[in-house]
Amino acid sequence: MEDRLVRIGKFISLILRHKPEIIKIKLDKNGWANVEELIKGIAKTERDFNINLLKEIVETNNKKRYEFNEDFTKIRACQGHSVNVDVELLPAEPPKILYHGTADRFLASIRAKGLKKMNRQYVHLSKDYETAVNVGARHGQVVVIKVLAEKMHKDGKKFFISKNGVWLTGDIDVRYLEF
Ligand code: HQG
Repeated sequence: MEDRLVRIGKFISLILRHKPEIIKIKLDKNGWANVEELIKGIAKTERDFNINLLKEIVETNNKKRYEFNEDFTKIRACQGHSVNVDVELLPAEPPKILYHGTADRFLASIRAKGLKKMNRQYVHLSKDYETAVNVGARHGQVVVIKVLAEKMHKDGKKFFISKNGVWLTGDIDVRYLEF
């Protein structure tokens, strides 16, 4: 059962962040999907999928990746989008240092070009080293890069923190990175 929830959770991430069209739904400008439409779309391939299972996935998700609106008619991902939506992130003052976990094979390019948003709307940063290690491990042999966030912020770069505690910003120049 747990495996099933994790598997469906990954499918939900794909739908809510990257490809709503795979179940023929649309996100609104703030990234919200209609809960009924989402359930119907997923139930086509997942037997007996329903609102209770969806609520369980949202509550038990290890990174609290999704949120409902007040009356549970809409759902969205808190961060991580490649589709162009505005999830109403609040600007925030970052700590002195934030961390970015990546793989060693990307290092040469990062040293040359800085950290890029790549396919997503923002560069994703973690407040602690351990989280960055986990993020980087998804890509290969981990390297954690220190980001001089306070200095960037003082220089006028905007930072946001998502509801689930991920720090987000635009492309980062090499001068703010420590390897
Ligand atoms: C790398 C997960 C070459 C970058 C995580 C990363 C996160 C460059 C990869 C969230 C580069 C993009 C985002 C450059 C950056 N040259 N490579 N100039 N600049 N890169 O998956 O940060 O678990 O889009 O280092 O926890 O790994 O899904 O970004 O390795 O919070 O909720 O390009 O996704 O959240 O990879 O992960 P990604 P990410 P969830």
